[in-house]
Amino acid sequence: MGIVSPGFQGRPRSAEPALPPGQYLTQDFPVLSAGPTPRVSLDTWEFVLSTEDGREFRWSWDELMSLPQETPTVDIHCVTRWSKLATTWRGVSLDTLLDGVDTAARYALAHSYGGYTTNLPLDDLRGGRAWVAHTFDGEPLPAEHGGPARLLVPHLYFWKSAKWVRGIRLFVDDHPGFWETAGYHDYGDPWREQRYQGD
Ligand SMILES: Nc1nc2c(c(=O)[nH]1)N[C@H]1C(S)=C(S)[C@@H](COP(=O)(O)O)O[C@H]1N2
Ligand SMILES: [Mo]
Repeated sequence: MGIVSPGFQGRPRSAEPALPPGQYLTQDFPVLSAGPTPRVSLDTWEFVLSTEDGREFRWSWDELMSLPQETPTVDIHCVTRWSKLATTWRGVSLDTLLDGVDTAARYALAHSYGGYTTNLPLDDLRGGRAWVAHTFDGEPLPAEHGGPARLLVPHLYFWKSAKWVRGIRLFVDDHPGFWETAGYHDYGDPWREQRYQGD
């Protein structure tokens, strides 16, 4: 037994609600995919970070696995109003992947096997807030949830967490992604309920 019991740490529940406005709690793990589930072999899998001036940084699956790994436990919030608390993942922090990448970019566009894209400010990938996650609840991430690996950016609505992530392009200017082009909010902060453009 630890000295500090679970539940003793973290923000006081009376002061701050666990659920962002308009969200409900779910125990299961819904699947939301805009298209078919791509099947990506680990032999050919790669993650490519490209800069605004065309430099590319590549990691194979083995190279990703040889980087320092983290095990974040985070709450996730889907724009369709379900939230899931205290989900546990394993993956590589974007801080680690961006370390040593010299860039003047301010925006990022994540892109996936299968063609999905989503944009976010580069700053939101930093500060221990974003991961390339390959494990959920101690098991390899199931394909329907984005395996082999997905982006995990839990402080934004979950559509920003690109499944089957293949790479991130860095830009000086903002380039809206799939749902952002279709009318979803450019930033998507669940605590400010930024669901759609104009929210
Ligand atoms: N490549 C890809 N990533 C995606 C999506 C998608 O359709 N394709 N859907 C997004 C949306 S809208 C949500 S809510 C989450 C759902 O993740 P889940 O299916 O693991 O719950 O993935 C996000 N990432
Ligand atoms: Mo979503």
